[in-house]
Amino acid sequence: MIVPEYGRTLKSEEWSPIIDVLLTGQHFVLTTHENSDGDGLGSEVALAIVLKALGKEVSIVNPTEVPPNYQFLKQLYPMVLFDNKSEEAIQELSLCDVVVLLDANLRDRMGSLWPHVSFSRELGNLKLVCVDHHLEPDDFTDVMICENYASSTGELVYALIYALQDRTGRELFTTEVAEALYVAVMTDTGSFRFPKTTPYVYQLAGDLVSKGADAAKIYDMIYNSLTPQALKLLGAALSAITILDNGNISWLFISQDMLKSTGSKLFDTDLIIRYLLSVPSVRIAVLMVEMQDGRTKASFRSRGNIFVNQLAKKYGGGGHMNAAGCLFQFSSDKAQKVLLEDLRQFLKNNQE
Ligand SMILES: [Mn+2]
Repeated sequence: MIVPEYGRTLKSEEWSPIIDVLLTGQHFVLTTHENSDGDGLGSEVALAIVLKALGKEVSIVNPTEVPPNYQFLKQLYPMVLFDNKSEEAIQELSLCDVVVLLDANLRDRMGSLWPHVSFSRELGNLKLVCVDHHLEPDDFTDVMICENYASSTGELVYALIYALQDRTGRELFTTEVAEALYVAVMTDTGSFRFPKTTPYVYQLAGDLVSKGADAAKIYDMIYNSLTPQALKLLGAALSAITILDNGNISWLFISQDMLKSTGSKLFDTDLIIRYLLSVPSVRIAVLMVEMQDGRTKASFRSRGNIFVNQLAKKYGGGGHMNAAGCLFQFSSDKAQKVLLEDLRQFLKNNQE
C-alpha cells in the first residue's frame, strides 16, 4: 500500500477550493472534450461514481459519442450524448448546479455544451469546475486545477479522490473507480511509456491494480478492439504517409474518400498518429483528417523540446508540448497548404 503524494506539487489543502464545491453541490454534470479519449472518459466515470457514493445526483454528458473501444466504461457509469439525446442532456444541464469539465481547459473544447453552460452561469445558477493537465488554460471557470506536470487528468482525479477521502473520512475507492482511473492513466501515458510516466505514476498504477483494476483485461479491451474497417484504414494510411524535409516532418492527410472506401470512422484515425513518429529522424508529425462537415482536424506530435501546442494555438487549438491539436475551419486543401508553410517556418525557428 503506497502513501499517496497528491501528485508532485499539489498538497491536500490545495484541493480545498474544488472539494468545497463538490461537497456543497447537489446536482452535477460531468463532461469532457469533444472527440473524447480514455483520459477524459475514465476520469469522469471515476469522479461520477465517487460523487454518487457521496449522495449527489450525477450525470455524465459528453459533446461527442464515446468511441467503441471505450463503450465498456458505460457499464461502470451511464453516459449521455449531447447531440442525440439533447432533451435529456439539456434537462440535466438546466437542473445541475455544478459542471465539472475534465481533461480540457478551453471553453471551445466543450463543443455544443458550452453555450448552455455559459447561459446558466450568466444567470448565476451554475458553478464551473475544471481539472486538467494541458498547457495554457483559458480563464473561464470558477475553480480550476490545471497542472501540466501530471501525466493525465486521471492522475489528478486520483489525488482528488484521496483528498476527498481525507475530508469526508469515507472509503471512496471501489474496484470500478480503480478501473476507470486505470483506463485514464494507461491511455494518456501511452501504456506507461511517455515522458511524464514518473515513479509516482507507476506507484499509482500499482495502487489501482491492488484496488481491483485488471490491467491485462483493460489493455485488451482498449487496444485489441479494432474493426476490420479500422485495420483497412490503417493499411491505406500507412502507405499514404510522406516524409518531408530531410526526414524532419512526417505528414499524412486522410480524406473523407479514404474513410468511405475503407468503411472506417473518424475515431479510427486515432490509432494512426503514433506510426508517424516511429521514424527516428522525424521531429514533427502531422495528421490531418477531413471531417464530414468539410472542416479539417489536425493532430501534432513532436520529439524533444518542440512545443507543438504553440503551433496548434495559432489555429485556435492547444495541448501539450509533444502532443497537440486544432481544428481548421476551412477546406482541407487550404488547411494543408497553410499548415505546411507555417510548419516549415516553425521548424526553422525551433532549430536545435
Ligand atoms: Mn489527458
